Amino acid sequence: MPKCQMILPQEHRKSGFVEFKPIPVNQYRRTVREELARYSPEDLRNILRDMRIIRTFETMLSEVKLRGNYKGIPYDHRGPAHLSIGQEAAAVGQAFHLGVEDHIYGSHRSHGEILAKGFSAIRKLGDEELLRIMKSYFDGACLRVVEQGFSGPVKALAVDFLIYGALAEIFGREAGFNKGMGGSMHAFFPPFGIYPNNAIVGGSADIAVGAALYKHIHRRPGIVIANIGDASLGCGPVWEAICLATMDQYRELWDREHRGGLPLIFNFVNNFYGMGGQPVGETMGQRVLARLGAGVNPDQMHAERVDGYNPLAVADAVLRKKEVLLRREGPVLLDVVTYRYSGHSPSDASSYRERSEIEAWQKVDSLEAFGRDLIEAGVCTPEDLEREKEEVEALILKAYRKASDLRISPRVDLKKSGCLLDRVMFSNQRIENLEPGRAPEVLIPKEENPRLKQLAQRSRSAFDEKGNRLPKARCIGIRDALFEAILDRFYADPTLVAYGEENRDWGGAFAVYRGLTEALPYHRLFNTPISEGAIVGSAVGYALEGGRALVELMYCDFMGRAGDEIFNQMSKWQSMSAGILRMPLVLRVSVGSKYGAQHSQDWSSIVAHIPGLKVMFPATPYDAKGMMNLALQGSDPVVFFESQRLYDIGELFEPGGVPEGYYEVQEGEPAIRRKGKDLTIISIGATLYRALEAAEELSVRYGLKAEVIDTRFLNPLNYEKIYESVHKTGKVLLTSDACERGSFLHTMASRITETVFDSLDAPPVIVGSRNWITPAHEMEHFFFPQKEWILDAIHQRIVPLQGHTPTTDQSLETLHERDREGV
Ligand SMILES: Cc1ncc(C[n+]2csc(CCOP(=O)(O)OP(=O)(O)O)c2C)c(N)n1
Ligand SMILES: [Mg+2]
Repeated sequence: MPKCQMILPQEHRKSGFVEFKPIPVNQYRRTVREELARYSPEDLRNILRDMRIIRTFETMLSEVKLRGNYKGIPYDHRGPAHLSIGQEAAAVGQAFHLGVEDHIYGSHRSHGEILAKGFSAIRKLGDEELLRIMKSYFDGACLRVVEQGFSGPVKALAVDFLIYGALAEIFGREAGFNKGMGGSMHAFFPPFGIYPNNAIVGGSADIAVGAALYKHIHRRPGIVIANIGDASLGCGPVWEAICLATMDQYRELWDREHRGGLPLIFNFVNNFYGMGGQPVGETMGQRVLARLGAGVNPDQMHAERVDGYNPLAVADAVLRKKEVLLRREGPVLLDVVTYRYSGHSPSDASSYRERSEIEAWQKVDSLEAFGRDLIEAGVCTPEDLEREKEEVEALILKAYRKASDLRISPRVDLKKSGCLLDRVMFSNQRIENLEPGRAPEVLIPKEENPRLKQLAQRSRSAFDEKGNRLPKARCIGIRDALFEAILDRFYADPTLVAYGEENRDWGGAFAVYRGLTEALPYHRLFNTPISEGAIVGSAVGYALEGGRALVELMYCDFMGRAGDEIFNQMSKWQSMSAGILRMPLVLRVSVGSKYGAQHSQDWSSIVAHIPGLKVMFPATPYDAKGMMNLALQGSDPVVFFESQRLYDIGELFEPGGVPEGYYEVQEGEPAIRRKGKDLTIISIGATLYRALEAAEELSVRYGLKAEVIDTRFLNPLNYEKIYESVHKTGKVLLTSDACERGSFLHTMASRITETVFDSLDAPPVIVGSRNWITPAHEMEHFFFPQKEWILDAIHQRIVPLQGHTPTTDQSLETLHERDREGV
């Protein structure tokens, strides 16, 4: 089913001009008096009060960081505090018209946004709902602290809860919103629509795209806002996020019900500085940030510059842009002008800017100016404001007293095994369907799938009934096994979506998805721009919102382009949320060959090193299907490795071949592929088959029975079978296609040494790829481990093989020399 969107020369060779519409810059004109037509006096007083609470909260943190105390109460806060003093109007103006169902994702400087959004949510929620949220959040841990000594209405209690919960989080306390696992830069509170804040500049941009995708695809109420800094516009993933969010296909190709733009605002909190770098005049060239919307799509992203020093100008913009989003004409880009008086962090001496510049902004300070405006409009009196100042100070002091006191607000105990972090690195749930009761949207019944019908003609095993090896084309290979698992999951979980480069029509770069295009509507299977960062980052946002995402990066070499999203986002949000959030996300990557240095690396060791990721590497069709089923049934992030060399290989080990129905491989369990008593060979991925060839030769030529173990799972990994085997054989060689230096094999070798040292006749020997670039295909056998390397390494470093003449040099002396040379 191709797209049928003809690209015709007569169309694209026409002459003409690209025209741009003017981009509004600070066009808001209303006075407070005029705004009394749409805001009540109480609304306006609330806006001012929220701004003051944020200012006082941040000033308290500044005092604590600079002087080690607040109002005489000492506290040594070692962690970060990126303050937003000066930026309050931008946060409060944004939050005013947001509902609880509108979700914000922010940055390292988001304390103000957390509080503003929280206050707005508290006003919109009923008392009963507020109590339910506070009582159920971590079983009321935060509420119990806040309730002590409190008397008053529920909404006032909720305000205390919000301020204390955020502050206790910043101070790393167990009663904090994320049990102290998020801290200042990552604190968040989903029940109020406050989603993860990100210490990676621009990190929230692509995550927010995924969140908006989830809302769009599943018609959830509300919009999504990415609050990111002006300097983040220099980040590749932010551009990628913008590209992914503005794809034509949402309006051109998706079915009628799902047609239209994403409900998303890229909200650039434009305070004119990175840390010390100055985007305008120094590090960027666009001058007016909003200009950038112009080139991205014909709507120019409805881009606007808004005066973020006036809360009502920001509120007006958000209200208007929400209408745009509800008409499904998003996304929107806002350039919200603001300024921070505080340094980037309290230790910042502001050496990059003139004092007079700060003073010029302080002269038009939003808090002062808005207060004056309210007095002039008769909304409040100077005395009201004085009284309010005192009340707010008392409010902050109350939270500070409790949050800074270790007896009232202890930290999580991480000493014991089984402690919080042991429990929340993974959520380890098994969920067939993330939205039970809803039928998955598909185009044809599963049984009618043309590829499934073709596969029904093939042998489930690599052998015929007589035990003869069948040609590859006649049996189910890894490619087909993966397809079967994935197709089946699409019919089981309505939230499952798959996307990436060439995923639709083409069938995935290596044809795993061939047959899916016929089965699935666009919103469940689509092509993306070549934006690896945003592919993974958006999948993170999609999963955080409650969906299941399956994304693909073709070659694992391209993980470099999605480094942050894999290493910092996909891996960490479950634990940084202290277990509130789940991450059902499977990232498929393949290990290539034939295509040289940048398309042939095995990077499984790199991701196995990152805490919070499950890493799987099947080498057989039975495992490919059973492990993909496992991954797509779980609630954790999985990096799923596939070897391009093995896509066609049939099932050689399971007597019944690849089952047609659903089954899972037991998580973390290696598989013994060949039994033996003299030596253990452990493989990861495609080296399994070279290990088996070596084992065969050891048996035939040298009379040694090698046991071959296919690791399958790098993390989690149950070593029991491995220990048992090495205990029995006393000798072990480990092999994989990853470069030898720093390879995961070393982690395994050291565990084996520590655990079964007494049984070992020789140290474990590692045979990895050379610490080189991968050369051209014709020379690859000098780079990837070969059967001969395994035999030679056994001969030279474990046990001499009678009559064996090595053809390669696997000696320790040579290794030492290579170490000295760094190769
Ligand atoms: C990817 C990344 N690069 C660099 C940093 C260090 N850093 C932290 S904040 C910051 C400046 C960010 O400026 P902007 O995005 O405008 O946000 P602001 O601090 O002004 O709120 C930098 C460079 C980081 N946290 N993440
Ligand atoms: Mg900035």
